[in-house]
Amino acid sequence: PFLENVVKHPSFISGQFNTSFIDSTPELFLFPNRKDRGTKLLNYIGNVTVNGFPGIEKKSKPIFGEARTPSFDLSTAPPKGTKQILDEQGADGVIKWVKEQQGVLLTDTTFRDAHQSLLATRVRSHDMFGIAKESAQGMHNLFSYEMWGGATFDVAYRFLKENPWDRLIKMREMIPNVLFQMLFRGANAVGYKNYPDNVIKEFIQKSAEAGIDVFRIFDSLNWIKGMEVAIDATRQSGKIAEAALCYTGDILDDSRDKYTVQYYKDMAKELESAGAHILAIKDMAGLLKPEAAYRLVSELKSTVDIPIHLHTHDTSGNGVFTYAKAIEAGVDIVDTALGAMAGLTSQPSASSLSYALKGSNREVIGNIDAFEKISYYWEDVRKYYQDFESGMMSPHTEVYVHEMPGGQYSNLQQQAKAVGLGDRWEEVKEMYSRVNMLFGDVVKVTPSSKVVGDMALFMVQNNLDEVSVITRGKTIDFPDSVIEFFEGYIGQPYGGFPKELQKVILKDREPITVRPGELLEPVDFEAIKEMLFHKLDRPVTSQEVLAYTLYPKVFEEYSETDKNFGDVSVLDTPTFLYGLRLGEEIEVEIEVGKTLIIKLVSISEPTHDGNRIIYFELNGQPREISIQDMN
Ligand code: 3PY
Ligand code: ZN
Repeated sequence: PFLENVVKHPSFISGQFNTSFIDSTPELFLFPNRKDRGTKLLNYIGNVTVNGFPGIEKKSKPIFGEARTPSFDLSTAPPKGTKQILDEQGADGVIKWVKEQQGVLLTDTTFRDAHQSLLATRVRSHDMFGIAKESAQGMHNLFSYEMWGGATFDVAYRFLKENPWDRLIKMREMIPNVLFQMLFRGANAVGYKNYPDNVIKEFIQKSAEAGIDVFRIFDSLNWIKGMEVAIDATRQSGKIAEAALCYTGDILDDSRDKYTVQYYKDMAKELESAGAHILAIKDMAGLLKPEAAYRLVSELKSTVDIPIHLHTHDTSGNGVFTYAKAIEAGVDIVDTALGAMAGLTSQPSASSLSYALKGSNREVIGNIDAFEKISYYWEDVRKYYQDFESGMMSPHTEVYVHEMPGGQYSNLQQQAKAVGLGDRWEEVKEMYSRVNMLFGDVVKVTPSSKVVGDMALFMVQNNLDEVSVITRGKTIDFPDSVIEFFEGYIGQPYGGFPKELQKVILKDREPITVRPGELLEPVDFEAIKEMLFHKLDRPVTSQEVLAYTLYPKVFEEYSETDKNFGDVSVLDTPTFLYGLRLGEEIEVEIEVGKTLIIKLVSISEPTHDGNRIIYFELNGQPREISIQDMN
């Protein structure tokens, strides 16, 4: 009650006191819930058992075995790694160390891009926590774990009903030895539109405090102006600014002369001058072919002094070949995923690359045996998410034609299904490449890739082609994202907008040509904090204020779920997605040392008003819950 009175005090709310301890010790502020946690979880489980999980066709819960977990000695602290270099010697110390390595350093993307690209970003924190300590032991000599940012931020709130900040903070505790890396979309932060500068700065500051060490910063149109605020904020926070050039087109194809080697060299030089500690080549779709990789990395190596970090997707099946050529040309770090989460739209496999380079003068720095053992865990866990698989079974060289980013493929496919275009997926992919050309051959990566995807879906749905878009365009309401793009609100594309199309799409609106951040009013975080405090009737962290700033509706819905069901992130994934089978009993650790035993006993037929009574046992005591049957 004392704390409750303090945090409701007007001076406290108005921010006259330093309240950073709320962010670092939120557990002090968990006031007794009005409804107990057990009952809330029973409500969630009852609901998902009866009504299913959004996006999963209703079926009986599959049988999954325990995920195999390697037996590392977890009683000793994990070996020191790159995180200690950063803490002891700063960003410049890390860069110096990277340059000294003869071998090839890896970033493991299993916790972020791999599942964003294979499983529609649906992997839950619970499954990451289940292998984090083992990963810290077995994969201690990675350059970094890419484990946050990109689409994982909003998907955590939107679909997984969990707090992405908690994921970061707990992972940091469990993996204290290796750098944590996030994907940051420049002026779009982890969203789909440009935000005011103070949002970008605040997001980087809070992410750095919560555990991020390396910010991979890109702009979805390769517009450097859209990256500068984020690069500066990263440097100010003492962390590592890894600025990315997004690779598109084909530097070895003379018929694609918009994005040339010279274009990339100029961009790399500018990024280095803008303060990048590391240069990333972000090949988000997997278009960088092996010979092109050799050429690009060689040219960039002679252009900049900072280390080069290559990211690709293995959609075409050529990923390891591309890496091998880039490594020959002197690339410093490459992105891989653990075998069971690698390949296809994800990154190439860490162990495949390690074996491929064994005996060469540049071997992978890492332990193949650990990669294999930890991968078994992911092989088992991946099965939980089978309903989010894209259905791609083998390499797709067609990516060289449609150019769709790996992280978009499974997500756009879900979006197509949701608007009833599931069986016209081939057409959507073809339209995607046509829209790219219609827009003037743009860089396609979030959010510009979403604009192209939205337009492709829209054109297929409305049976439009390039000609009818122009001739009938004046009477067509284009998707909001397309309008915002042509207004200049996600930045300026290289070479400018196609003028005629821009007029048709914008109608009477005037496009901007300056950086959107120069026009957007700063966000008043204190006002949002106060508003949320009253709305949620509890103290609000700066992290939650940021979540609301980026995604107000998603955050409100998440808060509503949290109020009704409590913290559902504690459930195992099969139960979270499918509920319980009749007679099944599970243990749920709701906090350290506090476990609930939940058993589903029976489910009644629907009553006259469509409710079913679910009979549970909670820690051996009978409990009844009434659930509306929505089927
Ligand atoms: C993202 O922005 O989420 C991406 O993965 C882009 O490649
Ligand atoms: Zn990627």
